[in-house]
Amino acid sequence: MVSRPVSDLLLVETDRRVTILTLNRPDVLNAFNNELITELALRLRDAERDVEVGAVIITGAGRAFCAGQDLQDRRAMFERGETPHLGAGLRERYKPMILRIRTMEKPVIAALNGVAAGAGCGLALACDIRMAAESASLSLAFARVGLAADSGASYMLPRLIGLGRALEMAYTGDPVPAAEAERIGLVNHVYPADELMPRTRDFAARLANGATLALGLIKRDFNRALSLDLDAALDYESYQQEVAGRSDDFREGVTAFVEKRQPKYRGS
Ligand code: LHQ
Repeated sequence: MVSRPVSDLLLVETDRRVTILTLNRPDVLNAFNNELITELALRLRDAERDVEVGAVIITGAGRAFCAGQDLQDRRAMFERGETPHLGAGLRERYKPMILRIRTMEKPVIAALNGVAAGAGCGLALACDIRMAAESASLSLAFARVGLAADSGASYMLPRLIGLGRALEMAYTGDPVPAAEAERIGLVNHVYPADELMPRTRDFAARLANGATLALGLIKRDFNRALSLDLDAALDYESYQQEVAGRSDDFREGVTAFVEKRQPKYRGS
């Protein structure tokens, strides 16, 4: 296990080829300030580049996952008479972070230890897989404070649960409890609070120690297919499978299958 206390705002730990990023502003339910969002983007970039890392978990310290943008920061701006430029902040900080999660060719898993609201919900939706504690909930809280949706929520949410349910969540901002979220496919699995991290860590370690080249290609395939017609998606799959078919991992996978043993993948 490797621990690197890079910043108090974001705890970084690597264990069994899995990097665990813990948002660490528990007093404000891990709300994002500029430093936290920048730090998160940087550590995601590190995990993407590190060949010793095969998967990433994002979670929160304390009782919440993330309550979205820090509203105290915004209130202070209003009191100083400043005009908020949310668009610029989103483009400069949130967009690179969301794109990094979606495009890095490694599984990124949200471990929802509690509420995920606003941009915190957007962060959870951007992850490949969501695991939740029984006490967790997801809320597109934006409209409740007079904002439209951001952080990729308008793109991800309808694709995950369909347009009608997504718009209901966006219009009302009502929290969706973990059990309901699991029922509608918004989270993958729900666990008792004390089992969330051990289960998520085991799951991530299994992926991180598997055929990671193939997992990266799968993520690229699925991302690309979201904006392709079937004909083009079939072509892209063929191209990607050509790449996978030439890998050492494929050779090892076939050999292990024939020899009736566990494969030893190297991610190449
Ligand atoms: C907070 C926050 C918070 C600061 C709880 N900020 N302190 C906009 C701009 C630009 C770019 C990116 O995206 C966005 C979109 C957004 O994300 S806008 C923000 C959307 N989020 C929200 O509207 C959620 C606001 N929070 C809540 O509604 C509640 O706190 C929830 C439902 C999350 C939890 O409720 P409770 O369990 O009852 O906890 P609480 O409200 O008592 O909060 C605990 C503390 O955390 C409290 O501080 P205090 O000093 O009183 O103990 C809150 O003020 C603080 N906190 N969210 N976003």
